[in-house]
Amino acid sequence: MLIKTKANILSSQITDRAVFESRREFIKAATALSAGLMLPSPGQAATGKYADAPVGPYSAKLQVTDREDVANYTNYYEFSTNKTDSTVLAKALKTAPWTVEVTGEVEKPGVYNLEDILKDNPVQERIYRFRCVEAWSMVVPWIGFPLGDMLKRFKPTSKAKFVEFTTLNNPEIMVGQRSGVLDWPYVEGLRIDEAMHPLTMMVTGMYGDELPNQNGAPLRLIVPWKYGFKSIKAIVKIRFMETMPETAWHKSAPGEYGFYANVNPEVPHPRWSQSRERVLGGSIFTPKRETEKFNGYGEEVAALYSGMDLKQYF
Ligand SMILES: Nc1nc2c(c(=O)[nH]1)N[C@H]1C(S)=C(S)[C@@H](COP(=O)(O)O)O[C@H]1N2
Ligand SMILES: [Mo]
Repeated sequence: MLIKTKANILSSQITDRAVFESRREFIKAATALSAGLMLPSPGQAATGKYADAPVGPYSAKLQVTDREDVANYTNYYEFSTNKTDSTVLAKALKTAPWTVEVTGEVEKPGVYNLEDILKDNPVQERIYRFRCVEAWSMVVPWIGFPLGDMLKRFKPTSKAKFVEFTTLNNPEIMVGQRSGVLDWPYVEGLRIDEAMHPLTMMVTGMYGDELPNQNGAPLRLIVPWKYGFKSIKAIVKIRFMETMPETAWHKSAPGEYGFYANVNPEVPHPRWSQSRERVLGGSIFTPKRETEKFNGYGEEVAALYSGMDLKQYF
């Protein structure tokens, strides 16, 4: 964990949607001023590439985690299993130009330039809860667009029942891939209805700016009702499939990481409870948070799993 200054702790405690918004406005104003005065810009979110992204649907008024915590406590095993090392190691990744290969059960397969994908999919900001399977959580203002909007343009066939996502494989740059912690490349997947659900996002930024490399630039998935490992980073391939894809974590430990991975306080991980979570940015005195079923998104997504035993399909 990061050692925090008092000011830092304060801002992470009080920042909610309204404060975050007014801070963006304030920083914008301050930036305009300092530009005129030739002072250094405050260099915060509101000066970023996506400072003016509109607020999208499903964005919730939640206490936002401090950006520095989100950017410096990452899980990115392609670089390191250490949560702070990827901040530096991932700088070596070149994120432009970037292409995404679209294959499988789809009418318009091909290799698409990310630039073109972004032209077709205007971004918005959504503040979402994020819950890692390791029992910590955060609240992040992501910048992106609904995954479903993007997928529909490729015209999936009626056989497309699942979607598989693959991360870049490049052990020269992704130095963590030189060790066998997972069977590379990292692969994740969703059922097609999960992928098309309006909550599911393709993300290109956070906190009004571009996604830092360590958070999965230039393109990552965010599925807010599932454990964080489903939210795959640095996507280079999307495959529409008739059968359920094998995923990297499931392959490595099938009894511990299921395909569905819906956040569920009632289903413990075999080695720890999932009933509570440590909120990132707090101190050792901060009480743990009660984990919510579907990470608090049950009203939106529970129907996707009606009739399924979530202890079996974990
Ligand atoms: N390619 C890839 N994607 C990944 C991971 C990874 O190691 N490699 N870690 C996953 C896990 S376990 C989590 S909790 C989230 C973390 O996202 P963050 O580092 O941006 O917080 O990314 C997920 N996506
Ligand atoms: Mo995670």
